Amino acid sequence: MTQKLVTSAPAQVRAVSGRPETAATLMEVWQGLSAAVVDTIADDWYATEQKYSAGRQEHYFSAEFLMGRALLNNLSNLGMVDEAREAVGSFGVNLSDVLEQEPDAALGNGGLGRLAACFLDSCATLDLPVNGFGILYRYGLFKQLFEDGFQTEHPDPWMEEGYPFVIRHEEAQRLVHYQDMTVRAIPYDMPITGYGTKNVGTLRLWKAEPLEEFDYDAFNSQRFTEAIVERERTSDISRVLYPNDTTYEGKVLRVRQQYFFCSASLQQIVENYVSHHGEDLTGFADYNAIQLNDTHPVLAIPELMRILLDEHHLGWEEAWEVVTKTFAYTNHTVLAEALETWEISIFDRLFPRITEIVREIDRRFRMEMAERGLEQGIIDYMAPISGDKVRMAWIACYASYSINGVAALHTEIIKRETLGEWHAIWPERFNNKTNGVTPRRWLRQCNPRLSALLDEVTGSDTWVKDLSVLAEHTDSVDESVYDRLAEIKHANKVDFAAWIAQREGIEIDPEAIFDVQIKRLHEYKRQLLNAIYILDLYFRMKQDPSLQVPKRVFIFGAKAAPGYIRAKAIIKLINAIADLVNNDPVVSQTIKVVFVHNYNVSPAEHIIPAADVSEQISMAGKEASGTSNMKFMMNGALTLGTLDGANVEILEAVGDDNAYIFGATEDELPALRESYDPVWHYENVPGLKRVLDAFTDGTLDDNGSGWFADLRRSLLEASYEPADVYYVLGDFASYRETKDAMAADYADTRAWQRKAWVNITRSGRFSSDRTISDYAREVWKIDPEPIA
Ligand code: NBX
Repeated sequence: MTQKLVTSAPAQVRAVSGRPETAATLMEVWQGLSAAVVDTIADDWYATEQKYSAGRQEHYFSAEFLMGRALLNNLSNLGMVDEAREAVGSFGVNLSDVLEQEPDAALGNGGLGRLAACFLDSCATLDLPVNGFGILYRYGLFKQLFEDGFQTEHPDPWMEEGYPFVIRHEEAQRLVHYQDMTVRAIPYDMPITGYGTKNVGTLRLWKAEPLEEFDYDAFNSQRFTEAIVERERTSDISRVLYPNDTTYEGKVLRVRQQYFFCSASLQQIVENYVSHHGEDLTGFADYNAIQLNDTHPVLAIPELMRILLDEHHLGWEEAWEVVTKTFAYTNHTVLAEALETWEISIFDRLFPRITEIVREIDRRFRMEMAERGLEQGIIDYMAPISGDKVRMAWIACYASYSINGVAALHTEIIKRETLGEWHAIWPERFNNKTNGVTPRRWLRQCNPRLSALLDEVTGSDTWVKDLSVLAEHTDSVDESVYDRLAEIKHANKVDFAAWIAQREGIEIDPEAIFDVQIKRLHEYKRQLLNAIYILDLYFRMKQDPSLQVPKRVFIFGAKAAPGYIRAKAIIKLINAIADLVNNDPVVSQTIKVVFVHNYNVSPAEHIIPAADVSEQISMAGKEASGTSNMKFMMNGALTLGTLDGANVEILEAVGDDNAYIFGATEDELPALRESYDPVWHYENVPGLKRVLDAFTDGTLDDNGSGWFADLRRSLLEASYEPADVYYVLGDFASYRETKDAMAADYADTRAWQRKAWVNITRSGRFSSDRTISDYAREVWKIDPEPIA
């Protein structure tokens, strides 16, 4: 063990606090220790940048990076956890108290943003020349509180107290021009350490600042407010992460944001190309690939055209050739939001030159398709501009050399339906890249007990960099491992119970089954199905007090987009059910309901290692992949799920005996839908009527909002076209039967832990290292470039 932190950490704490380290606050210790970590990697970080900038690179463009906390991640990757413990221990401070000071960098909504963060971790660990590019939002995803069971949203000024893991690079700023303003884009770089490597990657986040601090004329002529308003208008661009992943609001600002980070990043990438390879930009794509994380960065396509045409004087064909060899596009959803569209008037207002370029792309596309003999109707549908709208996904499909979905089933659906017309013309562009998650954060760091067992069973820590090695141990362990697993899970549950008691004020029993659903709140994810099960179980227990029910805690974590009322109603409903259940003196002896408020990356790190059951219950065909399903699997929770997204591949990996699958499949649903009558289920499936009536008969209180009546109507009334769009009542009987059987199986600890062990050891395919190796080899064409 080196001793570097032992001397540098106290010095840094003194520097940031201006006090002896023994008198510093925990927050100041976090600041100082973090600065000391950056100090230890500075040389390697610089060397990595120098090395990558000379060769072929991939640039990951994403409006979201849901990074979570950085300090423990970096310490653990650098092998400095013990050293850090000793360093702060030397002045009487406990490392875990320090770690708890850190705010989550919640610069993302959910799976898409967290995927980007896992990808960066894998790229660094694999020494791959990859850079992340995004926006330094001043406010991350809103903080969620519950008031009377209703979600309320509050600002998250996550870096207000200072954040040592982003470094401002004033000297590398760029100007971004809009028709009505020019702003400075200042890069803030976050180091991305890898596990057991010297390479340090970079996430570059751009912050918008006014060209001049103040409009001095306005200021001097006493028009203070005017001067400040103008300044604020600029800063608006990087002020907030849009929490709304369903409806469109503040459209102009959002388009401004998208253009902002695309333009600044491209300027830098092009300049870097010129400085290493000269003025002839025709070779640009030999050195650069850009992955578009969904449609949010698609403005990079016309912006790169603009730079090549206007600033480097390439002809249209030459420029288009470069662009179409540079971009690759990932689709993350089959829902309508995949097809992001903007009024062309927004483009006209913000950047007329980009409008011109998009119109030219549109004109050429129409010509090309007419030459191919496509019908006019299809051409109109696929064209980049239709009516007054620009279709970002169509621009992405037209200009990208690679188009991928995020799980096998999802890729099949986009080929057949969402992007079917494109697949018919360019089948070779389509490929699947099943998502993955980083085993560093999601196993090594969050579950040290299981991690130690895996070191012991496999004889080393190689699994941390190559999770597939665990598969060699699926069958070759002696039975005592199952007992160890049970002990580990139990200890994690004890820790979690203490965390919940402190955070939510609810006592839970570690002997109970911990049944967890954590993800964004969406109707298609069907938190409502889970809620209906719990309410039905409550009524079954009330009706027959002698009913044998396994002890269970139902745990939820979810944020709803602020404008998505139906989702907020489901949160309120779950909280109302929690009140009913937890306050019933008899029922609460056996079951409890906990809604963890403000679900985020670091709460997930507490929840997942303690989970027994992983709820992955979306309507088949709707969840592109899911990624928490993989995190649960790695931590030995068993999946209760539909055949949707990556669940299908998890089932393939573990086999039928080691997962609990229920419900209609994607190919059965169309036929089932034809004759589907939710009212029939309401009247004929035992228990359903009682549950749905409880929404409105006074059993549950929605505080006069009328929201529960709306939820009930959405399931039963055809005026909702169709009723129960997500087949909640249709799948209920199958869900209840499977979930009951699963809970009963838990009693056989040995058998349960054997299944858990299969899940853990077969999770290799779901490491983001596997996903990233596939992207690197098949899409990006890049090789590892270790600096040492
Ligand atoms: O991307 C999610 C999918 O729902 C998951 O199935 C998938 O596992 C994950 C990673 O591929 N999509 C997602 O998180 N989308 C957003 O958060 C989103 C944000 C803004 C927006 C649209 C979608 N305008």
